[in-house]
Amino acid sequence: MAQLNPFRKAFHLPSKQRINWFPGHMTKARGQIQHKLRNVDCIVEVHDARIPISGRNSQFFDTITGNGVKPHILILNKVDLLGANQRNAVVRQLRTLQPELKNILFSNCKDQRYPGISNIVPLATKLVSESSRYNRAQSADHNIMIIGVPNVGKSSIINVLRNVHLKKRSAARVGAEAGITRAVGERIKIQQNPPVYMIDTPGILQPSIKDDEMGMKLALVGCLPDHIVGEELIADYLLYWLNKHKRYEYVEKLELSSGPNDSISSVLAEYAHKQEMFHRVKQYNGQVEVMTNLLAAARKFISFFRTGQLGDINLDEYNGHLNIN
Ligand SMILES: Nc1nc2c(ncn2[C@@H]2O[C@H](COP(=O)(O)OP(=O)(O)OP(=O)(O)O)[C@@H](O)[C@H]2O)c(=O)[nH]1
Ligand SMILES: [Mg+2]
Repeated sequence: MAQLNPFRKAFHLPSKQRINWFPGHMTKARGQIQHKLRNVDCIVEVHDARIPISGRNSQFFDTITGNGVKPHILILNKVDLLGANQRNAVVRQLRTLQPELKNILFSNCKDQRYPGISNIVPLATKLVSESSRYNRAQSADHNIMIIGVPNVGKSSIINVLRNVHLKKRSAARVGAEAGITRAVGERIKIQQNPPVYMIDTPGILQPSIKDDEMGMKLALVGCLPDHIVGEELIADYLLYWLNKHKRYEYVEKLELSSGPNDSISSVLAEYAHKQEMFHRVKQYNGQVEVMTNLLAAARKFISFFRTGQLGDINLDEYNGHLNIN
């Protein structure tokens, strides 16, 4: 008989909490993107390979491509954290959901020789040559705009391509936090012949994320700054997801003596205690008490996931299939 999974069946946010992040620079960037579109020949949409379905800002991105009129490539980046054996299933699922999605590439900016990286520019130039360029038909330049949600590696891809094709150093600012690129930049040259330029844009989320789990997945892969959602809540979602999918690698990684556990506070407390993560907390009566540092433990747990130390994980997978939010 199949063993029953004794853990939570659904994830609920604390009451009144919503997962949203739409700062002013995103509103501004939407306008800047629309303004530059006239001179763009191809749209490269980048998303995190660990959430191939969740969180793509589809409505806005559809308007940018003129609902498929402009050539479009979807790049699933950070494939090093997804794992090679999951790629085919991801493509099948994406094509089932969105049959019009023809050009899907995987990439890994940590490895310049990754085939998906060297395929981006040839595919883009081919699509542009096959497309109707209207006002730009006479121009030899190929302008590619790179769009996507925050922190998925848009600027990294521009830097890698510039290095691969032109052997030139990085030109776009990159960082581990969401919201590093804050405005639409000037075009950056990435190839000489034919001349190919890329336009970097800030990551843009939906103004209102209605699906809580989708919001938590975006938070877990780092598309929102951690403090917006809270590290302990992100860690709780991670624990929920791992238990629900029977991915118990965390038990060994966190050195939990009593096996899988669905209570984030006891998991973090045990780990913090073992790792001697303590901090001093001032009590209401003025006395200072030394307590286990649950926040530090939550950060460590999240970082294990983000650096692939809990195994290859596709957060949209559900019992071997993909879950559509
Ligand atoms: N493991 C891994 N990390 C990556 C990859 N590509 C980018 N990163 C890291 O992801 C983080 C975000 O990269 P950026 O290029 O700044 O992402 P972005 O999409 O431009 O982010 P915003 O400008 O904030 O929208 C950085 O810490 C990169 O080093 C990849 O393929 N694999
Ligand atoms: Mg950027």
